[in-house]
Amino acid sequence: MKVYYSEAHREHNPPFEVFEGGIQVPVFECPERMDRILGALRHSGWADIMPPEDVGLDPILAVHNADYIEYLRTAFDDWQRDGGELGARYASPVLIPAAFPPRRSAGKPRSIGARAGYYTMDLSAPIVAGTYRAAVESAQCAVSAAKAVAAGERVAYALCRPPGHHAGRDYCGGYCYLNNASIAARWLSLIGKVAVLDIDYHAGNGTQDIFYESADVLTISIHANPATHYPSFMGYADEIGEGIGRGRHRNFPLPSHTGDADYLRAFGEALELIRNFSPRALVVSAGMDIHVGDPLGDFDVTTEGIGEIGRRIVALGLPTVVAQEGGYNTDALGANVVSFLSAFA
Ligand code: SP5
Ligand code: ZN
Repeated sequence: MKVYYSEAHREHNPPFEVFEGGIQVPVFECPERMDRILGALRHSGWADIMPPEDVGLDPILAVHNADYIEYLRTAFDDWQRDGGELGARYASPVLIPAAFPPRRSAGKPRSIGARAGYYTMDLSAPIVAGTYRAAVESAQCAVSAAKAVAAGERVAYALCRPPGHHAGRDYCGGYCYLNNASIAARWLSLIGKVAVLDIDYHAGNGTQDIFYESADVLTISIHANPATHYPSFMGYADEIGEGIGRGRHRNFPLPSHTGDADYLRAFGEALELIRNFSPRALVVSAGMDIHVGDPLGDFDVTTEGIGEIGRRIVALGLPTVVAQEGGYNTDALGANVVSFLSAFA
């Protein structure tokens, strides 16, 4: 199996994120995650690990706004040079905004702190010197996997870090800066209809948002109930797309402690929607934070259950790009990814 992976992620290593209450915590989305997955893949014997192709920025700009990409490219340098609105008096090694636009806001502020608020949805997308390059290389892994699948590979795995499914056209959040799965899906849509299936524990709000008014990309997300869990403001069952995209988005919010049997029931409904859509290709946003041991989730899905999810996706018989999203129990991450992918191998 072709596995696309870039070492550039290591320079994206923010010192902390901020939780509710202003508590600084170490970032769960850490470089060690990749080492755990790489270790398990190398042990598997079927992973052909290679760096991504340099496909330039065009596939990224087909999804994200140019002003947002320019912001990401320059944000850290601007932050280091200008500091917050009070200048160097409150210098920090990481850019995290503290002001966000209210409804009906005028937008487009000049100071870097306020611009960060404009382009960021939460306090879990800190920006450091290596963030932009890591995000671009991560997206290039997804595009490389899409190209491999379009060229005839049955499956390709983009070992993406940072992840992508919370990022919208012009915002970052939830550890995500560029929406890798959406970039792959938009690229694949050149050859036909595409379905995106998001199994990360958290609702794929960015992917939902990006394709909400698109008819050629069906997006489906299975996740924790946003009424009580991140990302809170999107991912509800009555959000089904708009305009020509109406009926082309579906959410499956599931309760805390959902185990293998209940998960697979909802999953079966999602697969039925994909079959009825008859896409040319499939993109899976593969978050492993549905696992019972995850520190950011409360589902009870087992490593065996994750393997069964993989087998049922294989049974769809679609050319498939798998993009890595979340999964924060580093001790279980390698085994979970291998369990998921081995059905394809
Ligand atoms: C890709 C991905 O899985 N992103 C997940 C981002 C989750 N951010 C959650 C931050 C809110 C956590 N609140 C924790 C409260 C602890 N008491
Ligand atoms: Zn997640």
